[in-house]
Amino acid sequence: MEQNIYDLQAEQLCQKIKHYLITTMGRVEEEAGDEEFYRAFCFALREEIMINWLAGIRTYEKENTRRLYYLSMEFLPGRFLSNSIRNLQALEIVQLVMKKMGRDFKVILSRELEPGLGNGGLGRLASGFLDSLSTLHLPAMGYGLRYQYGIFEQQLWEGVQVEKPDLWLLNENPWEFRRDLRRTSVQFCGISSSEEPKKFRDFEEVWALPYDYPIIGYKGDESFSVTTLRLWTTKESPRNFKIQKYNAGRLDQAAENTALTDVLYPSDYHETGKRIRLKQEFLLVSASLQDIIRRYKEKHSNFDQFADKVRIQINDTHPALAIAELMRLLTEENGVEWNEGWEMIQQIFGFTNHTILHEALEEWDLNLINYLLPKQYRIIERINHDFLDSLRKKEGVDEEMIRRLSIIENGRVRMSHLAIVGSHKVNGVAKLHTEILKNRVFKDFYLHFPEKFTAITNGVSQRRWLFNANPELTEWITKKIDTGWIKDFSQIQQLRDFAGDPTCQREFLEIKIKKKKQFLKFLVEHGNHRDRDGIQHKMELSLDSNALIDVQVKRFHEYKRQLLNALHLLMVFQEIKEGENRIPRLSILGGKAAPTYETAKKILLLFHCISRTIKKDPKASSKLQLIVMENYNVSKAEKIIPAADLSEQISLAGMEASGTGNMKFAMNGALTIGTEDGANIEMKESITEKWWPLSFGCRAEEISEMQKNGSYRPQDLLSHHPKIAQAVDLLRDGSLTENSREQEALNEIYYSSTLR
Ligand code: 26V
Repeated sequence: MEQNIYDLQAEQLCQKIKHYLITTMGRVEEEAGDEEFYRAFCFALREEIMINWLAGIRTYEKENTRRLYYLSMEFLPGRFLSNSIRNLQALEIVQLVMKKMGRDFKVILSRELEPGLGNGGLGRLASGFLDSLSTLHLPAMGYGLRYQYGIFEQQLWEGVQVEKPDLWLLNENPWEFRRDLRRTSVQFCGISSSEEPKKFRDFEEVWALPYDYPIIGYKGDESFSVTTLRLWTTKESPRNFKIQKYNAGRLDQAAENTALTDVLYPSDYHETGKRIRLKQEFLLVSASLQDIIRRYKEKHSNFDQFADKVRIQINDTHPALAIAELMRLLTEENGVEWNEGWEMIQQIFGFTNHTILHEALEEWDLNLINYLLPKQYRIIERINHDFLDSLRKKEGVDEEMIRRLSIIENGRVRMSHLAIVGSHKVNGVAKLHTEILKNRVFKDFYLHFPEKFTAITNGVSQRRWLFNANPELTEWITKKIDTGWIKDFSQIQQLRDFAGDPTCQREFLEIKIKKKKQFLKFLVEHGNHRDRDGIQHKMELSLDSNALIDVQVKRFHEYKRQLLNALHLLMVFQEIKEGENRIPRLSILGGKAAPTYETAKKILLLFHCISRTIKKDPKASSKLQLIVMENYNVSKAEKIIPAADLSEQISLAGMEASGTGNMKFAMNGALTIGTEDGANIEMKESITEKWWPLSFGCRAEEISEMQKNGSYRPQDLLSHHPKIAQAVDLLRDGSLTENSREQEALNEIYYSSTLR
């Protein structure tokens, strides 16, 4: 009986696929390529979710619930198809469809180009939240930008990073819905007088067009929800093109606004102060807020309930202009009094900080804001004026303190200060990170507004990273503790009872070996390396699944200390050459360097040199191999993480706000080699020391002490640890390099690291 229903559903899906192939692509099944088949398949599957999507929106409208809006310049949703099938519990039916139609499921899934609309942790976290909100049936929506080019595609030409444009929109995207009716106008520049703000002239109008993406929640025993991710583009609005500028020969100016959402800024942590970036941020903010207000007005005739019905979370300071722009929309366009408006603002906004790195704290030149956003600038001035006035009424606030807290200072607008002043809560993303915000980065704010600060430790979606990426382990866990953990990960604790059981340990290790074999097969089939001209060559594996798979995958950054991993590898290399017996180790490195981050690029090149040196040494390569994977992204992470034995989370303590890769590896049963940083600390606490044996390094406090009294002396360390010294020496003695370009890079790494 059951089988018949499956068969019937599968048959219906087959018919729909054929239908879409013919009606939207003009292709018959037999001649359709994999990409066309993928697309038709998505169209067919899409039908199954539309009812739930619409029903959800209708229910929230009818019940007039409070909504949560997540504003973020970055989202990294990963591939939609595979995750959606899994969340819909439709895997069996889909596999049946593939069989009936003679297609290879894996190949079809891999045709999807993932939306790389983010740099790393911050963007992936935003998408993880949407997955959870959808699964939990909460009334929420994400707002972001539909970059034509997401994060660049990384190629490694003989170890040198070459950036290629990301072509995720090359083919029609079956997961997006263009919403012409929701097009919104955003205004830049212009002249107004403070007496008559309505008389605004000579402004520049840019049209933002939204595309909606369905974020499909997990279907447990009940029905599933679909949450909307709404992304704005200026590309598809012909009115954004300035024909007069074009005719005057200024092609760049003519196309500036149609190109506004063209590219994602690829430098995480580096504040560049670029004009186009400011325009992007304001576009997101203004279009989204107008959309939110429009939705509210459909149900209300005044703003009395606005602060009760709307909550907006801003993902780092990137959308912090929302505070000024909402103030403008309320007071100038909707007749709300200033003081009332300001009360509402503080109830509505919450602000998440994601880094303590000074370079990443956004500050905008006052003249630039005043030129591009004159109205918002005046509002920021008034917010700041009122804020500083209220501070002056407090006891013990001197002018030095006022200067430190001010939103505008030294010709610059400090976006974090605006975000803190305009929000009811400011959160760090792990306990340690929040303590550092309170005691160091935002110390003065914490002194006056301690109630605002709170720690919300990051999480990851166990649905993408375990349920979907590791079906084998999922099945095993579910046999032991049932399916509750798929929605509520705290239930994973029940596995504790099995941790010491030898049978369970054996079963677990068998699954791990299986995942390792799958990954090695993937490497053999798809892993290439490029020569100096970018030509790809097959990669050879010198080890098998008996080797420990030791992984560090994340953006390249000095504070993440890929260099420490490199030096350790060199030590292991020396030890093996000297005849030490070691468990074979396959080290996997992956991650992009910001295009302008020269030091990070040199460290990437160092890994290439180490990899080649190991490979050339027969003795070493029988025990050790280093593979640098090109273009690390969400899809690659899904393949690598389940196969890892060891997870490298070795940041300089105090610097990694939370980390989220750490969690993905741990839930796939890897052991963490980790410092006392970010969420590592809380993970260790709950996993307990017994299962966290590879902790090392100074604590954040010890590092601050060293920095304060200048007691870090690498030369002393080298003279006390000959093995480390020997490894470090390889950087400059020429044994790793084949040309002067390489040696110069390694020299620079050597001297910048040892001469402190
Ligand atoms: C800054 C900038 C500056 C302007 C250009 C574009 C851009 C893009 C990103 C950033 C800041 C990135 C901050 C970030 O990704 N932080 C990471 O957030 C993760 C989620 O909370 C957290 O797990 C990581 O520890 C943290 O490094």
